[in-house]
Amino acid sequence: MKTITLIGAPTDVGASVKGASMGPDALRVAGLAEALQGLNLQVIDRGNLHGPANPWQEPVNGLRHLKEAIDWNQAVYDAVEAAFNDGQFPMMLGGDHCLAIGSISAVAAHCRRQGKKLRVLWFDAHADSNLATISPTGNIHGMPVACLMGHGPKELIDYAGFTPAIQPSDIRQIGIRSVDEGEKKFIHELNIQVYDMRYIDEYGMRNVMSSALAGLDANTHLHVSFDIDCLDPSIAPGVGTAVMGGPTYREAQLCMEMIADTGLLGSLDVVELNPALDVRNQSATLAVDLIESLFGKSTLVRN
Ligand code: Z70
Ligand code: MN
Ligand code: MN
Ligand code: MN
Repeated sequence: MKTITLIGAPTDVGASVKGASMGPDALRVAGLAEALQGLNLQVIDRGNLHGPANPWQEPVNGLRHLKEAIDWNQAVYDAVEAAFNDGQFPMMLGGDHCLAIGSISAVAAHCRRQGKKLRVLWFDAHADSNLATISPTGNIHGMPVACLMGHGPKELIDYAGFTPAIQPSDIRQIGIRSVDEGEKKFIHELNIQVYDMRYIDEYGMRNVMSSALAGLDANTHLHVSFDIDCLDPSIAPGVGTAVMGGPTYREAQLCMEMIADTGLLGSLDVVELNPALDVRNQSATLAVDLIESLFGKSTLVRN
């Protein structure tokens, strides 16, 4: 495995609740780098990116903190692109989920350069598919999926020199259980593959993951965008907008293990961890535990 570059992006400009800006340090305190090193992986912690403060203002034309979100995403884009150029594995530590616009735009540009196919696995309680015109809040962390598909202001969606960054057929959403009325229509119209909680309950996580990972080949770059609020709040309380009824510890572990088994993971976002709402850093500790499985930690020797 390549050297893993940790990229801290400490901001909550896209969120409705403050505190996700402390996510990167909470993951460090929970021992993220040491856990990866324990799996014999090389880790470089590039520290935290810099960007504008959260001005805590009302939305303008349906978008809150647009200028700040653009600046943060540009910084993330540049850092993720630099990691790829150095032949490293970028792990973006948010920060709120609006940062996936910059992160995944850089992943998409990397895939273009390398002639690779892209598969994005989006773990989340929320669909994150709002538009300025339909969002009930104007919070940009509720919009990154739409932005990545080319729906949003040009400065917010075009970092790589092309849009859309990804196609609806490139993404699979897993764990969804909170969708706004406008998003529901948008997801349906774009035909995005969403494995919502009902689907997970009916088919089981093993079948969900087999389906979400179907069609990959050796030329596929797999990106995981992991919103911590995907997890059930009983195990991960440290998030700004907790929604009941998420995947259990065991289901989440199986997701990570099945992804690790593909050997195709090429980049990762860890977002929406809010240490201000956590209990003794348990959500960060859980995230580190799951990331170990994602990078191949297993209970027994397999195969
Ligand atoms: C709601 C909105 C949201 C978190 C995304 C919620 C969005 N759909 N919340 N991620 N944590 O405001 O658009
Ligand atoms: Mn999200
Ligand atoms: Mn979410
Ligand atoms: Mn790659």
